[in-house]
Amino acid sequence: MTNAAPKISIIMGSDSDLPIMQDAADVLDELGYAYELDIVSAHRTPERMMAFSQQAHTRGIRVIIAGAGGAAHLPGMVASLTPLPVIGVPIKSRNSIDGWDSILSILQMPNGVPVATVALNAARNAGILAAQIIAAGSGELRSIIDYKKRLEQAVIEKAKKVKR
Ligand code: RP5
Repeated sequence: MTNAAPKISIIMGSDSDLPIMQDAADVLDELGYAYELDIVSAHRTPERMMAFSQQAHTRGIRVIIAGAGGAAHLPGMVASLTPLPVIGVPIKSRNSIDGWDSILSILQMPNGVPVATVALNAARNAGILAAQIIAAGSGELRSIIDYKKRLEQAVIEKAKKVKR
């Protein structure tokens, strides 16, 4: 993690979400973006969730990544309370039926309160998207461009091995 003040906040409903949400932290480390990481539960710590949501932008946070599973209300409720963009990560958790419950709870937001929802358990993509939002705002796109080059190169290397 870099020493710069974090502009990205990663939150999740439970410590049981951390094995998935760690992917967001890992890709931000790779890309060189600072982040903070915390547990904020919509259902078990509603007042903490309200305080977090109302204050995040005053602390210099510019994008929030919120992961939750089952009755996954955290991303949507945070989005209802903050002016910042919220990226939602649906997690297949112990109280999920099959993961669709988490997806739909985060995806099907009412008009006026968007949550940018990534695929099930796709915290890595949430981290990349958060970095892209920060990069687009600052115009400093080099680390994203380099990342895409590395992605491309990795496929070319695999193709060399597989092609016959
Ligand atoms: C959700 O309930 C959390 O985001 C987590 O995915 C799920 C289960 O939480 P625990 O019972 O493991 O704390 O609110």
